[in-house]
Amino acid sequence: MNVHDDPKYQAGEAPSPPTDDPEVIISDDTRREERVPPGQSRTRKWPVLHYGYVPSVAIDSWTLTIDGLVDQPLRLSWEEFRSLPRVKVFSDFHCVTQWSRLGNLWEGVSVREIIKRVGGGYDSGWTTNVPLADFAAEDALLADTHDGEPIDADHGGPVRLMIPKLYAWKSAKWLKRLEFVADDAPGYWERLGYHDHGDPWTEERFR
Ligand SMILES: Nc1nc2c(c(=O)[nH]1)N[C@H]1C(S)=C(S)[C@@H](COP(=O)(O)O)O[C@H]1N2
Ligand SMILES: [Mo]
Repeated sequence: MNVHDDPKYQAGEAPSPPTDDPEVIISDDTRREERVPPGQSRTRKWPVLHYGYVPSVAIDSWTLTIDGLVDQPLRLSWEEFRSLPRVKVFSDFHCVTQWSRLGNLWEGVSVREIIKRVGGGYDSGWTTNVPLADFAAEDALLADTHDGEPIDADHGGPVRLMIPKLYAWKSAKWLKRLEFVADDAPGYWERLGYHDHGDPWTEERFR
């Protein structure tokens, strides 16, 4: 993409955590002195990356299903999703292909809010690709807004997952279903050799 076509190109220094809005959840890693993990470098762009094609998702037929080992499975319409309590998260973004986009402001529904609504049941031996500890992190959310604008189809709209503490391949775009399972079930990239966990600070890139 040409720089002039990228309205989210960051001309200056990496944005620092906002201090003017106490409601914003600041992802811890944005407070590090060196925000770029080993083996990564900063991109000023807002890159698009995925395997396959960009689905077009109609808002009126959009649903999000949360099921599996939960007390109260949920299926949310767009209206129901949008009426849930909302959060803002300021976080960095690390793709395992070695670029990091620093200082993103996401808005949406906290993963913790979703977990609260579906109830317990996933505390016993939950060892999926995204362990509960990372999934239920304070800065993890189901995002529908990025840097003040609705997330477009390229970037996973209407709703994508955002788990700032892990490499970005864990942050599924075009989110449709969250399933809580007892046994680890590797996803697309994990089956192809990516790391089960994916911590960018210890370079958990591949198995
Ligand atoms: N559904 C889906 N989500 C996905 C991917 C994908 O291929 N399909 N790629 C992941 C990877 S590797 C990255 S780096 C980010 C890229 O998000 P972006 O296109 O908004 O930069 O999306 C992640 N989420
Ligand atoms: Mo990635």
